[in-house]
Amino acid sequence: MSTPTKRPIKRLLIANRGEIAVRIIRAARDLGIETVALYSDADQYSLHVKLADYSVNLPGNTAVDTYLNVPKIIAAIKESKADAVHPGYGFLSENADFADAITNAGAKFVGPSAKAMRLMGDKIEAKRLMKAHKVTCVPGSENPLKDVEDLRRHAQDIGFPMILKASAGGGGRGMRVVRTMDDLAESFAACTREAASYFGNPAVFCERYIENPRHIEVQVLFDEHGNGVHLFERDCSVQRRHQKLIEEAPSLFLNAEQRAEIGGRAVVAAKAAGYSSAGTIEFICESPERVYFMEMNTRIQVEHTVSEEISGIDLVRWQLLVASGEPLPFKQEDIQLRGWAIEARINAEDPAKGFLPSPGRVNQVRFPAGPGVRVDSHLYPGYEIPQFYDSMVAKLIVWGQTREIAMDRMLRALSEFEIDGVPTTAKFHEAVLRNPIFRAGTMNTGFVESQAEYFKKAFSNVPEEHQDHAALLAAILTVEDQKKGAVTATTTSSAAPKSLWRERSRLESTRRGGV
Ligand code: MV4
Repeated sequence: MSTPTKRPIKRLLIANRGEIAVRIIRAARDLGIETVALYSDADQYSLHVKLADYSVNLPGNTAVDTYLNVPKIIAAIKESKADAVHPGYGFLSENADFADAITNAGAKFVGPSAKAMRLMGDKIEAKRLMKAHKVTCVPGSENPLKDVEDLRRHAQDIGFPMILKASAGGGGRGMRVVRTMDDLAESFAACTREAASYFGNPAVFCERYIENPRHIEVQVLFDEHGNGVHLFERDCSVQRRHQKLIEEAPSLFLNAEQRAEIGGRAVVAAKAAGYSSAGTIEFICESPERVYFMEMNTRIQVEHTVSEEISGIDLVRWQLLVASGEPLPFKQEDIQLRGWAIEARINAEDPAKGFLPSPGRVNQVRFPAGPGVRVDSHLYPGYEIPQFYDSMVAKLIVWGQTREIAMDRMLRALSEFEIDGVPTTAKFHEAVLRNPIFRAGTMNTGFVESQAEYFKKAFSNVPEEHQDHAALLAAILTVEDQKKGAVTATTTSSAAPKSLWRERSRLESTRRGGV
């Protein structure tokens, strides 16, 4: 390939917020790169602003006024004299026009070329490319549907149920399941209308609909000289309404041969697209023999961490290095899959109230640590979680030699995790890690819904307003039990505690709910 041109990044602007902004700042600092944080008014006291070398305010609070506002961000690049921009995930991370605007402002976009982003942004084009490189795709239309007649012909071919998808959509937006011939016309009209208004492109295509598939995705990493590798797959089947909750790597669903096969094909296809930087190739699995390409995500993803843990490769560091023109110094055979990693997304949401967002002040936090435990978070004591953005406040990542060890370690880490002030999904994760189907590894994307009764029992059998009293009572009874068993209790205070968070931890049995 061409001789590497080195364009070292000196000052990186991070066009994002929250934990990923913190993650990127850390990778930049490891490389001696200066950092510029952007922040909305509500994010003035955020950790990414405290950790960056410089910061620029984006006036306003809504995403549209701030982290999605291209003119304001371009002005900030010029003002801060940044020579590169990392978009993180979400916001403008997959917007090819944003990548072009950054290039036109004289800075380097940390990610693939705008051309590769546009190609993968068109789901019909992406499928065509994959198919041309022997990546199996779900049976369906290979071109935009011309009209209802065209759709009817495909329906006769592939049968029901089928799914209509916007070619410019993705991530579960702009999709419609169709179950009978009678629904075709209405579904086609509605899907086309939504595609035009949401994505500015009315093109839709159809596929056979796979009920409750498993979701597997392959991590790839390419330099700008055509060298690329895959870092194996992640299993992201534990999700709710297209929001992933737990991800793991590798997947129990694939054996070593299938892993090498799917990874190898992903690399060939990404190379053919002229892909560079980190990317993810998504698949849905009907059975281990039926694994179908879905779409490619041209950004770093939330769950990149589990691939890092099993491969030992720092993906964000390599995004910055390949954006500087560095060639990848390793080949596929240099990359070893080691152990098992699991990530739990800790969201400021109340699982007992249908995952209702719970923004507000975090009085106290205590992160778990120790062997095989990693926490990626922007939380700190006294931080106020704003209402305007995503509710994810921490990622708890564990590593172990086996899936069993990793699962037990996750329970141990969750038992150490304390966030006082707002309800979070931590309790939900504890229930997942004890669920027999999850333990056996046979879950699919319908898991959370199908286990609704299990989850109800697991954490909401005591009404919310009585939960503190129930915990207190349980703790007192445990102390009484211990006394009967001639074990000396450390504290037997009967005074009403002012802070339940502090007092309960003293009163409770020292052996907590963990493993
Ligand atoms: C599908 C499907 C079943 N059959 N396509 C949702 C997100 C987007 N990337 C693709 N999605 C799906 N496409 C066919 N032909 C089921 C889903 C799907 C899904 C996929 C991955 C993870 C979670 C999901 C939840 C619901 C539906």
